[in-house]
Amino acid sequence: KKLKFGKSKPNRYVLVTLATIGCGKTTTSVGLANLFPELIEHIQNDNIQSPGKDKLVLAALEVLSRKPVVIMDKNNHKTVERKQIFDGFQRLNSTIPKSKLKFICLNFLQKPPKGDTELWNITKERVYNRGDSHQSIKVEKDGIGNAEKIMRGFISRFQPLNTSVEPDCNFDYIVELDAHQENSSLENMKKIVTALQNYIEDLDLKTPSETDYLKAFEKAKLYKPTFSKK
Ligand code: IDP
Repeated sequence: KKLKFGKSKPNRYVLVTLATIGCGKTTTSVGLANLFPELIEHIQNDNIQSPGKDKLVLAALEVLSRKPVVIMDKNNHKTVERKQIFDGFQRLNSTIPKSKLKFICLNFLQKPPKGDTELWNITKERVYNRGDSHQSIKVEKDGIGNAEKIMRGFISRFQPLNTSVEPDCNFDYIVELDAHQENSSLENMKKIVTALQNYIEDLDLKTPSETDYLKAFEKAKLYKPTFSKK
């Protein structure tokens, strides 16, 4: 199947994750890319050596020259980071008409993470089990104490989505997710596919079977970064 990309000028969709560490951003994103390899590509802040302000946006624009959907996998837990994304596209995008570029927020946290013991326990357990399979947080090498400190930092700096003011009012659409259940990433993949099918008209997202979902999820859980900062 060939995408008539560029010719029929379909919209381009930038999916922006909003979360803290261990919420399943990478697993959910990789799972979606596994399901729709021709349409969706995942890029990760952690895979960029010394992430300059523009590098992730430039990487996203490169993907959008080939595919209609890019997922920008980063915590984006502070409003300034969301602002950087919108500003970056405004400055660096010279190919996609502004009206064709849509921003969708993947909101992993329905309430602020501070004091959410259930969320803390599940994300800590996941980060612990991830071990050294992360670009910069190495639990085996540096101990869980170090990882917990980094996680706490993200939680304490967290600024929730507020679509009535800048910068979050620039999102065209919000997909509400959850990170509390055991298999939240599988559930989140399903929620995102359903939301995109409902919201997007110019993308042919076939409904995956339960087996397709499980396969993509299991494969995503095995994802190991090929790049390490340590
Ligand atoms: P993050 O990108 O938000 O920091 P991930 O790296 O996706 O989080 O997930 C952290 C760890 O938890 C990984 O080892 C991943 O395999 C695991 N994990 C993510 N989502 C699920 C789930 O729904 N069920 C079980 N394990 C999960």
